[in-house]
Amino acid sequence: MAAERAHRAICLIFLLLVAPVAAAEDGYDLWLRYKPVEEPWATRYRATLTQLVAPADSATLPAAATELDRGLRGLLGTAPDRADRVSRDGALVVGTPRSLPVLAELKLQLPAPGSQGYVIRSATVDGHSVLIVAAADDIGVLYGAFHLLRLMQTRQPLERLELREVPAIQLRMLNHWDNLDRSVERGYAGQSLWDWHKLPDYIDPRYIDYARANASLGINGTVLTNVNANAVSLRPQYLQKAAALAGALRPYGIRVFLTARFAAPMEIGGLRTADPADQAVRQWWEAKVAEIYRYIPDFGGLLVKANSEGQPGPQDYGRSHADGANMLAAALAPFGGVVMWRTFVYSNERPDDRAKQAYNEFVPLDGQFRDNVLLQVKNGAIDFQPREPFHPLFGAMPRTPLMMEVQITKEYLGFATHLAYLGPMYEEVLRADTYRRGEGSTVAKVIDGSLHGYRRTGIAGVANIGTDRNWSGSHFDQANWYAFGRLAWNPALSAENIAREWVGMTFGNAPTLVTRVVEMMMKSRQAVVDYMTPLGLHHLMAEGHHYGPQPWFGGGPRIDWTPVYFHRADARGIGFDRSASGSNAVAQYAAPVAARFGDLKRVPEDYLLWFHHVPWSYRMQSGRTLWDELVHRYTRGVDVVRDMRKEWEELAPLVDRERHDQVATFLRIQEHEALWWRDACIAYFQSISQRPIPPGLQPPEHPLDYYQALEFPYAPGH
Ligand code: BDP
Repeated sequence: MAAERAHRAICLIFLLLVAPVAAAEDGYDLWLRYKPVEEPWATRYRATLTQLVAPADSATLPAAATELDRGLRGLLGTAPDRADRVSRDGALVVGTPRSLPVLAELKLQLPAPGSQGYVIRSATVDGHSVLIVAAADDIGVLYGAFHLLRLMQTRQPLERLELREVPAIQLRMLNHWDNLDRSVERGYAGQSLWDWHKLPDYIDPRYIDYARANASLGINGTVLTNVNANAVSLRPQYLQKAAALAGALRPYGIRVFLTARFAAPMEIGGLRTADPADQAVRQWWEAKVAEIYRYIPDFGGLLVKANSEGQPGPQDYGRSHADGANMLAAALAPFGGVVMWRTFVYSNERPDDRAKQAYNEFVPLDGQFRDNVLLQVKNGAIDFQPREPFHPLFGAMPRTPLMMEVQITKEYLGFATHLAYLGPMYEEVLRADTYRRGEGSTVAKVIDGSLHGYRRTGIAGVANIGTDRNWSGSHFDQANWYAFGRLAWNPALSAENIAREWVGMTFGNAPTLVTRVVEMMMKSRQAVVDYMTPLGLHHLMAEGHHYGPQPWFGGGPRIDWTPVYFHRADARGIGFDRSASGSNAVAQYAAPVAARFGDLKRVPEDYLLWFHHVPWSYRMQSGRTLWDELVHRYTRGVDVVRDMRKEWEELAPLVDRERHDQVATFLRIQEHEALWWRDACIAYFQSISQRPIPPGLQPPEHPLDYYQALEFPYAPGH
């Protein structure tokens, strides 16, 4: 009895000791874990950071000081003493020239006010060697503070620093496809973070942690509501709630935006039309926007999905996208707000190649938009596929600022369970060369404004954030949020370096751990491409929810939502002919790109079936026939996942148990689903090609009708 009690007591003590540590490793802290730094770095850092001189006379500067305090306390055990002025070597001096006169005296060459840039540099103040984090504006100071913490989290030296950072893109946005009932369209990480029902009174502390995470990356805007918009979000009751969120996010430099449903004047305004040429409609929007600014004085603007997938828009009244966008832009202009008008449009009535429609619709409108309109263009012309060639609009609208939209959430890349690091995908599109002004006219230069001299620039990621304890549905999906933010700040960064940073901050800096996890991450997205849609295939996902393969599907409300429309497999071959002999979508690219994509011999094999219908017997670079290569690629994708599982198992001693277990389980799910994808696609395409499985490769586990009978009526995100 006594022994049992003693045992229980020991267990309890053990639990008390261990529980908080374990809880801290559930992923909630993201890359801001601030775990103790090991020697010799700890001693080195302590010598450089003996004192913290950081004023707190605005909303944002205290956020910087608090973050430094929290970060240094975690990393070094204690935070340096706070002081009003420098009195020792190793002081950390953090602020703006306005808030700290000593920074004005130093005549630092700070990035221009409004640029949101900062410097981190060593200097001498009153004979003391100090480290300075300074900016012209408060927000730059906060960004600099996070940068300094990142240096320490990734074990970089702090001596003799001379860093100067300015973001390349002005609007670095998250788009939440969140509904007012807290469901999230294409969300795989729980419910919407925004607890609309309890707002405006209850400010969930998670809003602040969300803001910190974003500010650590330099993300400076968030669209709270779904692009498939609900006019109710523009009612005063909801504006009040959005204002409360804006208040919580403001100290972290994050401005709030909303989506506008084009028919709102009718649905909540009682008007009989939403025609942008109608005076009453224009006045309604002017009044609505003025009202929004009464609630949210620094409101960012409106994101609009119009005449797209059934959403109302100006074309309902015979007006153009420019007419619609300009009406809203006119209402926002007096307050400094912008319109982000999406180009994701395609018409059911005109059955042209869907990949061509956005270009055809918008290029003729170049130069017709008001100067506070940005067009928001998806990375590719179809829809966030595992791999797409860059969207032909990039580079084709020199007089209209184009911003890019990518998906962070993995609607088409295995939801939350598949490990797919998207850094390489973002990097691929940013570095793609449009050739619009000769060689080197990369997509990055289009969206950072340097190619055409855009006055406004932006980039948006469809968020993968929800109420899941780990925010993103899986630990590795946090890396996609991270990579998006880092590339939004600086599109020239390498996906691999970003991964290295992230692993160091998220899992730890042991060199083997970093090297091996980064290796896994870097091959993960190509693996998904291989086991889902190799060689330029696209949109083979199941109808509606997009979970799993359904390459045989050809029904439903519209043909261009179906896999058979996209792969066009027949007895002769497979692929969508977008060359001159087909839909001629290639002609939408600049001549050198069109020539390359349009030529069967020169098109990169990764895009082969995107642009060409190719005979099954076609000889590939590997020497295999197309059919054999297809089976080979599907198999390769599964093999890589198997390798990742093994590698992750080997890393068990270097990763905390809780996170290791979840990742291991998800990798098992991924292997299972990758095999399902491979086998279902091969079984189906084989029924068309009538060719044998190449020697040495496994035939599908089940006959085709087994895969065709699978149904998932409650798959998430739909
Ligand atoms: C598609 C999604 C759909 C979105 C649409 C969009 O399946 O849920 O509404 O994109 O971007 O990928 O508007």
